[in-house]
Amino acid sequence: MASFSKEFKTLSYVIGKSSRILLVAHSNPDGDTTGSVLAFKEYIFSLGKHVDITCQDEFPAFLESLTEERFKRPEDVSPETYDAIIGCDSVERGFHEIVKGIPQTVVTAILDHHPDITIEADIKILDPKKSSVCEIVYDFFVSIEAEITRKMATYLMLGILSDTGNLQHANTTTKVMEISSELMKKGASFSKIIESTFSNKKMSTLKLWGIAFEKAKINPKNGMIATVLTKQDIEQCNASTEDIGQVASILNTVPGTRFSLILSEREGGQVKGSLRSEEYKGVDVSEIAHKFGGGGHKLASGFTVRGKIVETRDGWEIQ
Ligand SMILES: [Mn+2]
Repeated sequence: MASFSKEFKTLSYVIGKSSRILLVAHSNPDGDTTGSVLAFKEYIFSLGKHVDITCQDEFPAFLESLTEERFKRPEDVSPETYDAIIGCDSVERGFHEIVKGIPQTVVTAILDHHPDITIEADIKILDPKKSSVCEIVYDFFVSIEAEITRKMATYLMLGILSDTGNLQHANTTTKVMEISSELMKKGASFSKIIESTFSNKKMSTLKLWGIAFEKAKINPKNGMIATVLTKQDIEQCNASTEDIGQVASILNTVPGTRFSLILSEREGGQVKGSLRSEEYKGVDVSEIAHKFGGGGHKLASGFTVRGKIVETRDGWEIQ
């Protein structure tokens, strides 16, 4: 397994030499990208440096109770004025837009655990075997002997819990359990994170889930459980696309199914497909995602196609 000690040293050196650093979270931010940029921000700030976080989308509403931190809009930051720019998690979603046209003198770094990353950067720390980017950031702090404060521990725990489905998914390795234990010792509050992420469902979310579950169908031939959400469904519940994420994971808990798919209509005539499976089911959903021009992990993948969801007699079609 990659240890990245060389890359970590270089990154630590670059941070030490920089006076202004920009962190980049991916669009439609989740707990992992948010947790990793927040932990980095705490650390870089403690070194007495200027540090900002930017993201194409707003700070996730469900995390607002956990921290006072917020993101800066891309139009409010000038990437060329920073010494280093660091992207955390799903760097295909926004990082390349931010670093487009910056001078060569600005050092770029990316940390990711998604496979098939094609984005270039001066420092690349990519490991698809890691549960989350927060796990990689934890390794970084340990490797450079940085002090992990209570706040940093909470942010890192947030990313690990988010990307492992509260330590339930197959990516919950013994190392993830050890790190979680260390983070708890440093004061990360499990219950506070769970309260803000999982036990904090808005009525609009539950209504949207209700529609998605109501429409779910199982295909006995391939063991797929699938459902759809149209734009109208989402608007009718006053829900946001953030509320869709977990539906595929919950559908996957139905006995006898091999993988789940949720199709949802998005802005600009796009349909997003989210696929999930579990280790013991023996399906590689990234193969399905690849067929539709998408990608991701064996157990969690996605794709986007142009079109509209149309209900047919025995299912749905994207037209
Ligand atoms: Mn992640």
